[in-house]
Amino acid sequence: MAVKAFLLLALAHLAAAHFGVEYPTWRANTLLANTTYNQWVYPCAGVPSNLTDSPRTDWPIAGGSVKLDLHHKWTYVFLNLGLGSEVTNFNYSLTPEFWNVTGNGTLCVPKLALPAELTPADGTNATIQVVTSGASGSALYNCADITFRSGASALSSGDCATDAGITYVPIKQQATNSSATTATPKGNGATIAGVNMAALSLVMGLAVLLA
Ligand SMILES: *[C@@H]1O[C@H](CO)[C@@H](O)[C@H](O)[C@H]1NC(C)=O
Ligand SMILES: *[C@@H]1O[C@H](CO)[C@@H](O)[C@H](O)[C@H]1NC(C)=O
Ligand SMILES: *[C@@H]1O[C@H](CO)[C@@H](O)[C@H](O)[C@H]1NC(C)=O
Ligand SMILES: *[C@@H]1O[C@H](CO)[C@@H](O)[C@H](O)[C@H]1NC(C)=O
Ligand SMILES: *[C@@H]1O[C@H](CO)[C@@H](O)[C@H](O)[C@H]1NC(C)=O
Ligand SMILES: *[C@@H]1O[C@H](CO)[C@@H](O)[C@H](O)[C@H]1NC(C)=O
Ligand SMILES: *[C@@H]1O[C@H](CO)[C@@H](O)[C@H](O)[C@H]1NC(C)=O
Ligand SMILES: [Cu+2]
Repeated sequence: MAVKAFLLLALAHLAAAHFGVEYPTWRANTLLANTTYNQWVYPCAGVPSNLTDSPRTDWPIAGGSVKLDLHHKWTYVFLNLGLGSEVTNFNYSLTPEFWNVTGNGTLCVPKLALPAELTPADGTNATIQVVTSGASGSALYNCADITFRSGASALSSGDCATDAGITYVPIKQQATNSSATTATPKGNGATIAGVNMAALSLVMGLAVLLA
């Protein structure tokens, strides 16, 4: 009985952990039950890059808004970008410090800066990949296709509202330091170190995938 209840809770938890991308419009709604899409699948939840009718949002050439629906008490969020019309290489990070978002609901970041080395020309196609993770380090994916436009603007503050109770803090992606990771944590440091390690191994995993 207890085991069954636990399994049901675990399933509910998994379902709730999935997320949506409201802006830029995602390639496909991967939360619908009547598709074969699966957010656990790298790089874009199994949504192919050559769908005929998928949307492509005009996005400012100096960086624009991103609006996500998160369904978890807290979530790590990583945003990557790849250039081209059918992207396979998401080799720019838009979150050199990934976000630890607390709260479930809508998070809207009005203007996400591009890395300094990325200066796309007007009309350049690209894809933004959104990766979320919890403490376990396993990741969920969604993609949104964009065209960089000099005439495009970021969402207005009215359209870019973050729900009450949602906050995010940037987390530095630290270099691995084996002497530091073997140090014995004190008090609740164990949890914090564990979470950091999960995040760190995810970052390392992503780095390998993206390399
Ligand atoms: C899947 O469900 C959505 C929403 O219920 C509907 O709009 C869409 O047409 C359905 N797609 C297919 C292929 O049945
Ligand atoms: C998309 O690409 C896949 C695999 O490369 C191919 O099988 C499929 O025919 C393509 N679809 C379209 C609409 O071009
Ligand atoms: C990223 O990949 C694109 C090709 O997909 C390449 O043109 C570009 O130079 C790469 N940029 C970096 C920073 O690796
Ligand atoms: C989202 O947060 C609210 C308030 O904390 C809570 O009542 C609700 O159950 C949460 N929903 C999910 C899917 O976790
Ligand atoms: C950008 O993608 C659209 C399809 O979404 C395509 O029609 C257009 O030719 C692409 N632009 C470039 C410069 O490749
Ligand atoms: C690694 O961590 C140890 C212990 O915290 C510290 O003494 C050392 O300076 C660190 N090394 C680097 C390269 O950060
Ligand atoms: C992220 O936030 C959650 C909840 O606020 C917290 O428990 C967790 O330790 C944070 N993770 C990091 C790496 O700071
Ligand atoms: Cu969850």
